[in-house]
Amino acid sequence: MNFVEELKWRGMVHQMMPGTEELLLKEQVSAYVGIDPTADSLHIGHLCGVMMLRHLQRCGHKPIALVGGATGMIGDPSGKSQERNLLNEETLRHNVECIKKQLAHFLDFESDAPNRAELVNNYDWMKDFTFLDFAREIGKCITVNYMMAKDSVKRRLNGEFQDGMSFTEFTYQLLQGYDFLHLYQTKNCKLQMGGSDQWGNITTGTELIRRKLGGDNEAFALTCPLITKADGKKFGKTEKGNIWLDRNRTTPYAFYQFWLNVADEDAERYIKIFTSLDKPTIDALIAEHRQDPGLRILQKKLAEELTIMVHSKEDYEQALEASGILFGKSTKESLVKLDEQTLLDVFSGVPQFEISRDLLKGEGTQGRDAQAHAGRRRQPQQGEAPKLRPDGDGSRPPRRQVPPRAARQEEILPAKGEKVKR
Ligand code: 383
Repeated sequence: MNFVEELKWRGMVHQMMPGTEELLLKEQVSAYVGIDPTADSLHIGHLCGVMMLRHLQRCGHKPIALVGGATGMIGDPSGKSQERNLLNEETLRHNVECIKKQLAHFLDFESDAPNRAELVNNYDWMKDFTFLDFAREIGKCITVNYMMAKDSVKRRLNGEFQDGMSFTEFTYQLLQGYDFLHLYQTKNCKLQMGGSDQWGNITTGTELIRRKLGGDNEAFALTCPLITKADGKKFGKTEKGNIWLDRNRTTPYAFYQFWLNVADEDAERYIKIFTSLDKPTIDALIAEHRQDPGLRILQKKLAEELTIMVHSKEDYEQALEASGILFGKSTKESLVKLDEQTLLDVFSGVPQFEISRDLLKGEGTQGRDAQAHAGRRRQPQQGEAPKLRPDGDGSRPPRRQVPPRAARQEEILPAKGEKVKR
C-alpha cells in the first residue's frame, strides 16, 4: 500500500516536502509524531497525528511515537497567542505515563514485525544535555533570523496582541528540531509528521539535520490539515469542553454520542481520517448514506469504529444500549448495568427533579403525588439544552406516563443518585 496515496484519498495531506513520496516508495521508513504531555489524557484533537502513525504502520512503515517529557516542560508556542504557564515536574511525569498507555491502543508495539512501533520520550536524551553544550552544538547551527521567520514567532511579535515571547518558548522549535536530529541519527528516522500547526517546528528539524550533518542528509516533513467543522466551530469540543480519550474524563457513552451527532458533511471527512476502513467500504457507506441521510449510516459507523478503537467492543455495545434508553428501548437490566457517570450523561439535558428516597418508596405513595411533593424541579442548566439523540428514526423520545404507584425497591437504582426510569 502506498502511504502517501492512502493519506491523499483520506484528505490527510496538507503540506509535504518534495521527495517524501519517493522516499516512502523506495524503502521502509521510520517516521515520528510528537505529543506533549500537557494533560493526563489525549483528546480527539490528537487523533489526527495518531492516525497518521496508524496508517503508516498499516502501509508497512515503522511508526515512532514521541512523548515530549522535555518539550512539555517548555510548551509549544505554535498556534498559541499567549505565553503559557509551566507545568510542574510531577504532573508531567504522571501525564507521560498516562499518554503512553493510551498510545498502545492505536499502534502495534508488541509484535515481532520489523515495523513494530516504538515509543520514545525526549526527556531521556534532553535531561543530561547541558545548556552550554546545547548552545554550542545546536544553537550555533540555526540563526535567530531563521527562527524569527516562523509563524509561531511572528504571530507573537507582529500579531494582534504583540505581547512578545519568552526566551523559553522561543527555544521550543530548536528543541523539537534537535529531537528530529537525534532520532535521525539514532533510529534512522527520516520523516516527521504532525498537524499543519507543526510545519514550522518540523522544518526547523530538517534544516538542522542538513546544517549539522551536511547536505547529503535529507529528512522530510508531512503534515495533515487541522481538523475543522462544517459550521466553523472548533472540532472536538462540546459545551462541556474537550472530548477526551480517557473514560474518566469523557465516558464511552458521551464519546459515542459525540461522533453520532456530527454533521453529514463532517461525517464524510471524519470516517476517512479516523477509521482504518478501506476506500471501497467507505465509498459504499457514503453512497448509501447520501440516499437517506436521515438514517445516519455514516455517523453510526463512525461512532462504532471509534468507540471500539478507543475503548472496546463492550463499551460500544453499552453505549448503543444506553443510547436507546431515552427512546424506551432499553430494559431495566441494561439500566442497572450503567455506571453513574454514564447514567448522568444519558440524562443530561432531560428535565429532572429531586425527590427523597422515602417519598419515592413510601407506602401508598402515588407516583403523581411524589412528583407533586418533589422539591425544586431541576431544569437543564446552561449548556445542557435538551438534545435530540438520534437513534436512527430521528424521532423524539416518547413521553411516558408516570406510574401511579410507589416505586418498588428493585426499580431504584442502587447508589446511582437514585434515578428512576419513569
Ligand atoms: C514535541 C517534540 C517533538 C515533536 C513534536 C512535539 C509536540 C508538538 C506539539 N504537538 C501537539 C500536542 O502535543 O505541540 N510540538 O498537543 C499536537 N500533536 C498532534 C498533531 C497536532 C499538534 O500532538 O497538530 C495535533 O495532535 O501534530 O497540535 O520532537
